[in-house]
Amino acid sequence: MSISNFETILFEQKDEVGIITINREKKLNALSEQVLGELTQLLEEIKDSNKDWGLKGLILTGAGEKAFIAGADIKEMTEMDLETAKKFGKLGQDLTLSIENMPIPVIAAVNGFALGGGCEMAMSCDFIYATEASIFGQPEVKLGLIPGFGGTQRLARIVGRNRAKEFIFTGENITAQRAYEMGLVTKLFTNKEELMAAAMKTINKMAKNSPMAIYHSKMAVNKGVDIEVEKGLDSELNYFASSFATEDMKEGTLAFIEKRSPNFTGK
Ligand code: DAK
Repeated sequence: MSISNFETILFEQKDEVGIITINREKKLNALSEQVLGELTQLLEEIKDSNKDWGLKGLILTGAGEKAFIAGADIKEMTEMDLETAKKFGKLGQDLTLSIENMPIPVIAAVNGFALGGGCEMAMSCDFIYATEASIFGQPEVKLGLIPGFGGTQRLARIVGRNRAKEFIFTGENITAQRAYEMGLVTKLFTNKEELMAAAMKTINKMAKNSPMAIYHSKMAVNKGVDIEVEKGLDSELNYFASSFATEDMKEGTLAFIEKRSPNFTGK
């Protein structure tokens, strides 16, 4: 596998799992324009080359023990005018969309502060695992800003409108336990080692299933999550029907009948 050289992110492949680490530990992995640009490029490279690389899932995490991502880079933001802020916001929004629509599952492994743009980046992943000591927050209003990387949209969809408003309007941080109770986090772990091991294990578990079926169900959930049920069902029907055109579906059903494990190819 060959990928571009990046300065602010690390990429490592462990068997069928790709681990992306935001690597600005001294700045608590704050999202500078460079981080956003490099992450965008890396995801494009993964999408373009994954037929060769064979990744079955990605883990997004932060370097060190203290932070996943402590938000957009506040220092950089102080130098922005209206135009550059809009460009920055668009870069971040497009990146969250790119994560959300990756053809393979993406788990956010949150190990410490997930604030502002960091919380938003985690929410664009398929689900969030976190260490018990992690802290979540959308403190933008304290800076005279609003969440700009999709937070006003995704948080309400994940935890409900009223909880999202309380969270955003107060700008108060919450514990990982509270985030778990709200449904923002799906599993908690005592330390980073356990967190990473569990995320790897989950992707390895998913890797036994049909990649095409995972992709189709991911898109059906993503596209249907906030539209009328009738329209969501139409969308589900289309993805369901598409499954019948895949070799994975033929293999999975045949394997069941032949009482053997399926050998999925992702086609
Ligand atoms: N940006 C830049 N640097 C940061 C940072 C951040 N978000 N967070 C931490 N750092 C830097 C600190 O400045 C410090 O750098 P040095 O002074 O050592 O050079 C270093 O990381 C270590 O941080 P601390 O010394 O502060 O560490 P502590 O343990 O004392 O405190 C903390 C940890 C996480 C409580 C604290 O660092 C903190 O409050 N950080 C800021 C958290 C925050 O407010 N995050 C939200 C950022 S706002 C938009 C686009 C995007 C957004 C909004 C709109 N549009 C275009 C519309 C997104 C906004 C945000 O994400």
